[in-house]
Amino acid sequence: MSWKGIIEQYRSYLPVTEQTPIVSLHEGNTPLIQSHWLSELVGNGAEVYLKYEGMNPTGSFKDRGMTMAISKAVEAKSVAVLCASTGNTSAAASAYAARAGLTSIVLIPNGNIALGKLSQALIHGAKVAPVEANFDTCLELAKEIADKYPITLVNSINPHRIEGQKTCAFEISDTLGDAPDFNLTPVGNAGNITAQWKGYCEYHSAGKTTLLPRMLGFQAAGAAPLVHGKPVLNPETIATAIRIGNPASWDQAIQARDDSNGLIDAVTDDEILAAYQQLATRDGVFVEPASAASVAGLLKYAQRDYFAKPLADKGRLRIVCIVTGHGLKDPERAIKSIELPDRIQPSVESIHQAINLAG
Ligand code: AN7
Repeated sequence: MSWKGIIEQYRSYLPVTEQTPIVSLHEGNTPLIQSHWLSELVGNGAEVYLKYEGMNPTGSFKDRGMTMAISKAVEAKSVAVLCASTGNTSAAASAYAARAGLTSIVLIPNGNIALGKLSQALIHGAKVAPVEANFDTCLELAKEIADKYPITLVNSINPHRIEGQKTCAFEISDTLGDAPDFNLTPVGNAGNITAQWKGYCEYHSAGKTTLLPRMLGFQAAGAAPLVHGKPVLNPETIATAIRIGNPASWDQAIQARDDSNGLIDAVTDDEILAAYQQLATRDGVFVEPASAASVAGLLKYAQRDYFAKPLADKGRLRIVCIVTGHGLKDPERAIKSIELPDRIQPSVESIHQAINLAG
């Protein structure tokens, strides 16, 4: 059977009816790939998996939430949708809105979104407003606009977004045959950790799984309000997707952390970039920098032997790192991270001189 997207797959868990017009790009069903070096690093038979959410149609997990938000907007006879975004939400909103024939309006922090994401919003025909402000201010403006005008807000404060995004937890549980022991995820506006936890809890209540994972969330050190316990006025990080100082789903993220006996911590930009490069060179998995925050978190906690006791207690451990967005979203970062090779004259000899073809 061909995959028809997360709403068809998980219909009974989602607030849709026969009357809901489904707007889908067949999102979801993303690969859960074992990382051999990360598994070995944790050691003693632990299994570490990457949930490669960059393989969604617009290149990020946002598609799971957007198929729901746009379908419900169409059902409600809305003609225009709006979001504030660090890039991926705007890419998903503009693609799904295009498919549904809706107008999309996106507020982005000028100069602080990756090139791939900007190109997506533009090519899908969104009305793009590069605002001279950070994401948090853009979101405040978006809320104000949605109050004043007949436009549907599709940021993750729209509950349909969370409903769609919880299907990531369903897929992981279906693939593994149970929930993992640990679920590591990058945290920005905190909708995704909220949604994943909701998904795990619902699947557990439905008897589909026997355990609930501990939820480990990772923010960038320069944008870590949940770690400091107060908003960050001027968040700064190279991981522009999570350059967020006042997350909308603050309370829900804290609840996911506490109810799951998990944690939310910060990783530095250097740690994020190191994980970003290692995923690319050791796993062949190209993610955008923000996505590597989950793996940077894994590396940090593996070094502290955090997993040793749960592993000893249980005899086996399954850890899932959510890698949320595709590396091609931010090609400039990849090119900045590696020294560019010099130009070469068109002869085998000069190529050999530059590269050493004999190995
Ligand atoms: C790749 O697109 O907030 O904690 O406006 O793009 O649910 O916000 C993106 C967030 C992680 C954080 N990884 O998820 C937006 C936006 C990537 C992201 C996050 C984002 P949330």
